[in-house]
Amino acid sequence: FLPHLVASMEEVEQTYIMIKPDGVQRGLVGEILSRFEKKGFKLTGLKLFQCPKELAEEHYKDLQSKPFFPKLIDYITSGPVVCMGWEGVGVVASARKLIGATNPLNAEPGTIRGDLAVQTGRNVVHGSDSPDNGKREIGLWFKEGELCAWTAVQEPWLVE
Ligand code: IDP
Ligand code: MG
Repeated sequence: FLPHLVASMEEVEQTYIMIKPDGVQRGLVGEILSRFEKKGFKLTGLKLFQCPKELAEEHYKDLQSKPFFPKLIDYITSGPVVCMGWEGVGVVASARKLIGATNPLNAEPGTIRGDLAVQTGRNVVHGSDSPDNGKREIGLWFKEGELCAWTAVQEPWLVE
């Protein structure tokens, strides 16, 4: 899986972005996806998916001991999610900024959660918190052959 970017390969990151079941149910898929697309990142994977309980538990395994863990697993498996891989220089931290704070009431206006959500337990979108977790989560949610390496024609207009 080779990223085709002008920037050097080491700088190019992958992040896993997921529109949670509330985002799908509320008809926010296009709105959320378009924010990453318009920013200039490159889509490498995209699917609508009903997540099994075991995968949700593996994805959120660091939160296992939290009191809200069972409710979080119920939430994530309550309906289909949209799984996305996005690629670019600095994409991990930038996507977290576009998403906004975990509690939507603390998220800045202009961010996805700041504009579109009110509660932590229904915060519409997930984004990886580090480049290592980006790789880990893309590997968890996508099978080989579901990701595309491709050259975007707009690239010279985004990266000098
Ligand atoms: P993040 O999604 O902003 O990275 P994390 O702390 O990694 O936030 O938590 C993962 C997800 O778990 C949150 O997005 C939210 O859906 C849920 N969550 C976190 N804290 C709480 C809580 O206090 N109550 C209910 N759900 C929570
Ligand atoms: Mg997190």
